[in-house]
Amino acid sequence: HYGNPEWFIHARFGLFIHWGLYSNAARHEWVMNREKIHPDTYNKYFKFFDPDLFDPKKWARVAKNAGMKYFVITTKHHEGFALWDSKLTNYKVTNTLAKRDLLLEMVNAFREEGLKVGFYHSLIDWHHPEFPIDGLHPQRDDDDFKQEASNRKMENYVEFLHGQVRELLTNYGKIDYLWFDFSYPNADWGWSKGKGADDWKSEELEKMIFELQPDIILNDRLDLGRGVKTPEQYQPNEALVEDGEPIIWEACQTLNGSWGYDRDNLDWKSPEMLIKMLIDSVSKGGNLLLNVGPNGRGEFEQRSIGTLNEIGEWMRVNS
Ligand code: FUL
Repeated sequence: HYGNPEWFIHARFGLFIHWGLYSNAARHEWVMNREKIHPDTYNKYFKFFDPDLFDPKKWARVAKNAGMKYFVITTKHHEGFALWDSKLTNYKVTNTLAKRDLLLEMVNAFREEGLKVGFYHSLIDWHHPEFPIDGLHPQRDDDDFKQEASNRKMENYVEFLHGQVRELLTNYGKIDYLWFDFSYPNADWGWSKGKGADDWKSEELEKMIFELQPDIILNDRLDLGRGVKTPEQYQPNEALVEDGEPIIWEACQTLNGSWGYDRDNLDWKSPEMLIKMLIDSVSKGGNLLLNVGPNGRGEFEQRSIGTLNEIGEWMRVNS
């Protein structure tokens, strides 16, 4: 259930980018959930999404200089906002002050630098009018909201989910990696209690994906028990194996504990620590997918650039 993972095994080092409306809030990509923000209030981040400093060519150069071989960008995070010109929603980048398909610009810029293209896509959607109010939804404690939303149907949402994935895999050329997020197989809250694959119609979705992009690789979060393993914010103790065979995996790490831009969080990992994480991953047969959260104006802050540049210095000599 991989397409062609050859490049991925050798790539070893990639850039994760979490960028969305939450970048305007500047305090974690789960801000809507953590602060139980009502959609009407959250809408200000949509209305004022105006990334005047967005320069994807610069992002791509920084990644390339750091020795990264692929990037994974959040096409849609849990907040539901589409970074591309989706025909299936109005909640999209072309309807913001940016007025352009920024995903397209990123894909072009990173491809030009020779990096492989990965799309992160959230299975969860806190904006969609058919997504049920589960125990993780920002409006989970809002009785009026829940009352109004009581007729929501996961099937209707899932049709939209599959439709958006189809757009992403049809309109942007060859996509190398699709990174779904997330299923909690054993969660005791939520929509499915371990039946994520049924809810997302994962088998069907996977089939469509390979029809559209035969070479693509998928991560492990469709709840199907296959795909690239993605340990998040920890380094595995040893090489990952299944039935005695090494499996394909990547450790996903942040620069400061948050994936989305978190302005006042000063808990930055040192370049030395990150280089050790890269070495650690590679020595155990895995990759490192290192995250940057650009700010709402569309730039990698100096703190991130400085770290990536230092890693690049090391990579030039040691990669
Ligand atoms: C998690 C998400 O909920 C986080 O916000 C982030 O995207 C991380 C990579 O995956 O499960």
